[in-house]
Amino acid sequence: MNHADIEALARKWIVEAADRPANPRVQQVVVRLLGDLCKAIEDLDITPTEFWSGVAYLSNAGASNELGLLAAGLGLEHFLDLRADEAESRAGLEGGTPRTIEGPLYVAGAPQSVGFARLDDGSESDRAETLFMQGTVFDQAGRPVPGAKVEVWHANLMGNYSFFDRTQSDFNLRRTIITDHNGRYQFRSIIPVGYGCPPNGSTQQLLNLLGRHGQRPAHIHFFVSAPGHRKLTTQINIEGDAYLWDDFAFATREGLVPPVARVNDPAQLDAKRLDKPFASIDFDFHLGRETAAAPGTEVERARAAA
Ligand code: MBD
Ligand code: FE
Repeated sequence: MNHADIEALARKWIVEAADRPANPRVQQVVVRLLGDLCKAIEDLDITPTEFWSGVAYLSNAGASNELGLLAAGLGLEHFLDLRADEAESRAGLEGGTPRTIEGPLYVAGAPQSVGFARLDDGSESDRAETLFMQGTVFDQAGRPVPGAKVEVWHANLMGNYSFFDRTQSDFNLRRTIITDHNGRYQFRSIIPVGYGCPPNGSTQQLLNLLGRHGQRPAHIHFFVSAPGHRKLTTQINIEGDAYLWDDFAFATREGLVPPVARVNDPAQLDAKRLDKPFASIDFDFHLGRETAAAPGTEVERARAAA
């Protein structure tokens, strides 16, 4: 079959078959994706066995809630970032802290505090390196933004996230910090370890067939938002990680790898009541001003809420 025949079939099955009011956007997208899929089946001579193996694959990936992980691993979530960047450049919005993917592991409802929070529950303190991270949220004009919301979440020493990992305490390594009157935030936590896809899961199963690993470098996630400003979804990476520029989700970007200082000055350790050296990261967030000229940055997606 040629492509024109296939497109006619997809229109027949979707558009012409409709005998009651339809959602035109859904029709448009389904006609396109269905036609593209049929063209791939034709052009690649995909066998029925291959086709049903694909159906079973997606069923299993959905049943184990791995489709979000798969979207990250295939580069699709990063592709949405590249498109959002392009839309902002077209709208004349430049500069600001780079965005990068949210990933599938955010949980709404984390405890909120002003200025400072401790993220970790102390359960890994004996083995972990303590981290202090701090900075200012700035607006487009370089003015501090008091009252901005900094949502932060990251993995533990096993590379696992609370809620999804039921062995961790509720909201471990997840907090919402409201910037103080100077636009500043600070948190105490632990240096996380990179995430690896479940080794026996659907995502890793496909990655294996593609000859790819499923590892992420150690990273910390953020949503930074304030009224009148574009919501920033981003992450910072921990420098020195073997996977820093080899992330299976393609999320590492220039500008998101801050230096990590090691503090071992006794006076500073005393001030924080710590008996071993700690890591310190200074990182400011620069938000763009809200504009109708670019698509909104508040993305709706299915998210866990604890
Ligand atoms: C993660 O921690 C993550 O950030 C992404 C994007 C995918 C899987 C696990
Ligand atoms: Fe993550």
